Amino acid sequence: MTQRYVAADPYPWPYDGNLRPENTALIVIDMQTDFCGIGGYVDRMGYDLSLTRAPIGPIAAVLAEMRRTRFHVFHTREGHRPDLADLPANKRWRSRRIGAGIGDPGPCGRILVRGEPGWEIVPELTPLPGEPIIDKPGKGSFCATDLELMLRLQGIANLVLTGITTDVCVHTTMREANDRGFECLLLEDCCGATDRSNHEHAIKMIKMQGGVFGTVAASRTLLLELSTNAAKA
Ligand code: C5J
Repeated sequence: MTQRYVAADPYPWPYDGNLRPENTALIVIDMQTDFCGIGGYVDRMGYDLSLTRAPIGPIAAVLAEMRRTRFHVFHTREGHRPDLADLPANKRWRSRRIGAGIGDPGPCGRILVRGEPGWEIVPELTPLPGEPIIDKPGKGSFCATDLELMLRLQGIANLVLTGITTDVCVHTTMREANDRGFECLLLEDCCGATDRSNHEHAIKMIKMQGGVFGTVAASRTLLLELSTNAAKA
């Protein structure tokens, strides 16, 4: 096997050089209007949308290249059933307390409720037919979903993590994946948080202890590796 690596910090990824389209998936986390669109959940909480919209362009470029080179692609959406049977009471209470009640009506429909306009993935990153979409009630993509089953059945070992927010759903997913033995790369310009310093600190946390949850690169580094190897092929 020819070994392939992406130059990343604190170590080149994947650790064993076994990077192939067959064993590697891009995961695009929660790129929904509720997290980065006008009138959505994050907007209602009063955060600066430019921070959560910043990754849209970089993710679109990575999506295009990983689709072209035939890697697996998964998308996730955070949201709750219309009857809110999967919404913990404390999650609802906390969101209402700050004026963005999950399940309550807003400019983009009921906040974080499945099927509502705000819950949809933004048009720039619309999933293609055949790309699995994981609907999750929580922050992590492995909790109460069939993501792990699908990854194992497809023989996927390596995950490229993108999406929002860096410090919440992306970090939780990365930690869950790392504990399950997946080899994780986070693309820092393909993630964003509601607070710039939280984004930076979330990246810093990944890099501690030699890469406690995996490793970090800029998307251009991954794109360079993919285009170089596609050119050779
Ligand atoms: C949050 C997310 N921040 N997708 N969700 O509530 O990170």
